[in-house]
Amino acid sequence: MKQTIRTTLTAFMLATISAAAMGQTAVKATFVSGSDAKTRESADKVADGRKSTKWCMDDPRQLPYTVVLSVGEQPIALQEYVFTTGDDTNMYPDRNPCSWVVYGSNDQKQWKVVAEEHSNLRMGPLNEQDYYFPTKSQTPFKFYKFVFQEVQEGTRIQLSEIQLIKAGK
Ligand SMILES: [Ca+2]
Repeated sequence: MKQTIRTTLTAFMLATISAAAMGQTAVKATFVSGSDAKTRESADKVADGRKSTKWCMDDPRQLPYTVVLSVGEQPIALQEYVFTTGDDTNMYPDRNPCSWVVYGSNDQKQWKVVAEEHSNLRMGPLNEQDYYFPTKSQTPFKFYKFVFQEVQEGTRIQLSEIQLIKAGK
């Protein structure tokens, strides 16, 4: 238990430092499309602004799982993105994604790679926890697509939120 508290505190401090970093703004992103299993825990739950709702699915036929978000008419360069874990990740850390690619587009036809992670096990067994992933991208896009190739174990994925963060105001 002590270890859990320490891990939680460290993760919280890291998240706070990152969120408070100078000159960043969370962008209002809206859900466009995504993989789901037609349940209450559908893909649009990653962009409803609530950590209490989550996207959760297990359908290997649909792998890799995708989520497309829009930032509106004004394209933005994605400085960071944030994955928030589900409400029972302490019991099911295997559902955390570990390999994914982030693409940007202005027309949803041509997609450019913005960031990618492979076998990244940074997301831990913590509920409704934010994990920040910086990118090196400087190109503005209107749409961002997340393609999840692999979760930590098995084929069930869950995330309660995906947030997009841009440089500047
Ligand atoms: Ca949510």
